[in-house]
Amino acid sequence: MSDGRLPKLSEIPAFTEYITQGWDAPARTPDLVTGVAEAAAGHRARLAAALPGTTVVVAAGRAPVRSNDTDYDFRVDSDFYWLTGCAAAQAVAVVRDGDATLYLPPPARPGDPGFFSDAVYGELWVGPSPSLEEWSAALGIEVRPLPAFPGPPPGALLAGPGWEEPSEELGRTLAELRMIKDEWEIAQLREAVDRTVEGFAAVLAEVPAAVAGGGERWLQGTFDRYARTYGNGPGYASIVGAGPHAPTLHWVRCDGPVRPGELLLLDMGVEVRSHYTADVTRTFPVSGSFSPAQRQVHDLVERAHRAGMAQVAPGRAFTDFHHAAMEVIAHGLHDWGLLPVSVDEALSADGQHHRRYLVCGIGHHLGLDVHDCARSRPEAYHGARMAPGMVLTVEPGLYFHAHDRTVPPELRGIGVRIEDDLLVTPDGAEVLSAALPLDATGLEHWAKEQA
Ligand SMILES: [Mn+2]
Repeated sequence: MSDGRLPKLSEIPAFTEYITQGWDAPARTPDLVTGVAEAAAGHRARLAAALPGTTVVVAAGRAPVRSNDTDYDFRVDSDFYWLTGCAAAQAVAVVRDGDATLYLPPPARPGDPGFFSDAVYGELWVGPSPSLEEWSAALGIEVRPLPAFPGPPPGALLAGPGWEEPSEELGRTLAELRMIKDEWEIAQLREAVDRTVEGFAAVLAEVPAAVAGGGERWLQGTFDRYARTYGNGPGYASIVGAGPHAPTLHWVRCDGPVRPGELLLLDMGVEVRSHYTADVTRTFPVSGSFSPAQRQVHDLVERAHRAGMAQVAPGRAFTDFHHAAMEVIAHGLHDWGLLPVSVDEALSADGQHHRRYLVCGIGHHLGLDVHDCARSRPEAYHGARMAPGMVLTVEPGLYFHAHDRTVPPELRGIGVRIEDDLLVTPDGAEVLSAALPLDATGLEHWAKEQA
């Protein structure tokens, strides 16, 4: 090239001919989680029963741009995955009465135009890609090339990212259907919780390194590496809050030190390969034992947590656990002289003074999304009764900021949250995260075992 430019390979016929030749076929079978195709078929059947005769078009989404020509990791749309079991970027599914047609970007293999030149689909860039036939066989649904997607038919309801007018009715319907987990989903959530508990153990073993200089970021990195190794990654930004950061509800900056004598709040969840996530919180003493003030706060949160969890059972109002936990919190704060009004006044709809130290919600549905089923109607979520197959978190806490003048000095800078993941069973509830202790002494012992 006499003008100094580099040669463009796709414009050189001899090269494009040469690179097409001489390849064996690599392994290209879709790497699906066992059982996902059957589970997705069951989900489509439930959607068909909820919206008979309705054509639904769902998009998988695409990786968001990080900067310039680099993207964040792709994470499939939860509704799309729930209905198809496929996690391919830019895919679109047309679903009607239980049947589905999936439109997938075709692979770019030797001989295909993008094989060596397409950084998004070319096999030399992204690795071996299953054929549309292989996808179809694995998923048990018809698969066509994405360029053949004719667009949504008139009147179709749209879900997933990228549409100008997604259907509220469909979003709501899917959210409410996803509220009841089937056996396969419950197994996925069990695995997510089990991996998360192991991730907590991995983090506890690194506390000395965090104190020695790694700080909160080292612990966050430890959990995220664990989650990435044994699942897709963390199901949400891991919260690692030491000392005065523990009361900050979503402390995801995690750029502070970890000091002896402080509390360490860890709110973390592994998203497993099937995209279901756990959401678990424990608060540990950095030095191995709680101070009297730290223990006092932890004990109250523990009592609230147990009172809340005791309300999780089929037939109960979804908000029962909230009220039970708040009653314990309000009484405790009143006993400590922290309420400016009576307990009854604080607990009344016009009071809520105790919520100064606990402004967040204390539980939510859990599933493919950490805050699952959020597009449900209020009467189907907080206004509903619990039913077998629901999976939810219970997570009361107390958050005394270091600069809160209403808090006695010895409690300032203490933040405690206890969060478990519960499955509503036919006759009560199962705490999926029960492998982690609840009480201060149990946590001290458990942390020592991981060191
Ligand atoms: Mn949570």
